[in-house]
Amino acid sequence: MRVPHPDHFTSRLRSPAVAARVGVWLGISFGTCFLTGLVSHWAQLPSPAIGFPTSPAWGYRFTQGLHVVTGCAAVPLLLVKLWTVYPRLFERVDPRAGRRLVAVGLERVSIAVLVAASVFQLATGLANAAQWYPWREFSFRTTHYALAWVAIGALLVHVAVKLEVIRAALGADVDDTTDDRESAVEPGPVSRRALLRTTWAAAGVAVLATAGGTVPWLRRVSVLAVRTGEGPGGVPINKSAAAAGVTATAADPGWALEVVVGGDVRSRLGLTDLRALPQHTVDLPIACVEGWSAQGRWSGVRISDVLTAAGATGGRDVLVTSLQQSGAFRRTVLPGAFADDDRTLLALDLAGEPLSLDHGHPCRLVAPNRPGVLQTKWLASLEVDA
Ligand SMILES: Nc1nc2c(c(=O)[nH]1)N[C@H]1C(S)=C(S)[C@@H](COP(=O)(O)O)O[C@H]1N2
Ligand SMILES: [Mo]
Repeated sequence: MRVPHPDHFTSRLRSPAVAARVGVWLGISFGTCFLTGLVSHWAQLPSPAIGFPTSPAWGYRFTQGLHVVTGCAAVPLLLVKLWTVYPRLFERVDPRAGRRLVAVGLERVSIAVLVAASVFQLATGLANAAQWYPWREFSFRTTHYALAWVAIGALLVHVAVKLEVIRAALGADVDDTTDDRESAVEPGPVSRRALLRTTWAAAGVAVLATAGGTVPWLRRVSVLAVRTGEGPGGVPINKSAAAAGVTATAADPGWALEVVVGGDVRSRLGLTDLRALPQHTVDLPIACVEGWSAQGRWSGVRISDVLTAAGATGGRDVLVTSLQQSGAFRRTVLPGAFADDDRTLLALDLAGEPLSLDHGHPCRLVAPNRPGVLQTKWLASLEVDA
């Protein structure tokens, strides 16, 4: 097979003018995705140095929805961007070029890293949003987080290297050919404007196809949103009791929540005990890391009431354990600020009905501004240091 030569690519569509314009939106998508990703990582740290805020209650719902939507929008943008620039991959540099050779080599390495990291991030992110986990959950989060830094670092290097070209391209008309490759002389099947319009449309479709996971009135058009179906109480079910292997233990009438303070079991509260305590109602979303979210009206007991009654000191982190025997989501650390918040409930009801088995019966955690993955279902115990 012959290696293509850049001169074989003759379309004027493959130009800095198109690449820079698509690049601006790709940069905006990647930047937003990166920042919202940092928020999500922070929200999931068990004991962050700076505590994640408990307000606004819808904060994580917003940032994570934005994370998934911008990630999806980046897919068509990245494909078009790669299509416009890939002939440059085959450019040969004269080995006698001396110092320029080093510069070109470094630039290519940074681009290789950028492309590899971007493709990896979008592919794993999409798989995750589609609830396809060919890997173990924790390793997804660690790798997706680590490579986010690689991608954003390589992106900054790339923009710095290309700044002059970008400036010139954006400053000139889209049909300007001054900075085109010499062989790019043929008009191509569509105009540059038409290619750009199609690209924006494709990104728009990607947004609409996923945003319904977060925005209720977009549900009907969101063909790619996995959790647009309704569930009991208007909240979809992510993992069923059967899938978590808790059907028998969660339905057991002898169930009781253990409250452990400083290693001592201070109380064992059955469902009747919990119902006898003061009940409160809050409107809080389940906002999954996979991007979908739904608002629920939860009723139950304040976790702070239960902890205080058991003699716990306020402000301590609480280890929340589920009846579930295996899996990464069976235990979470609820930071002290969340445990103290009046809106954080041991929920017994959703939308005025007792929790269904799949939504976490007999009792689940709901806290404001908290990733869905940490809203533990089928609670078994609460543990706090004395
Ligand atoms: N014990 C347990 N709790 C869990 C999970 C789980 O797998 N096991 N999944 C979490 C995830 S990822 C989400 S998004 C929410 C979903 O809650 P729902 O099924 O009531 O919508 O529950 C969380 N609580
Ligand atoms: Mo989730």
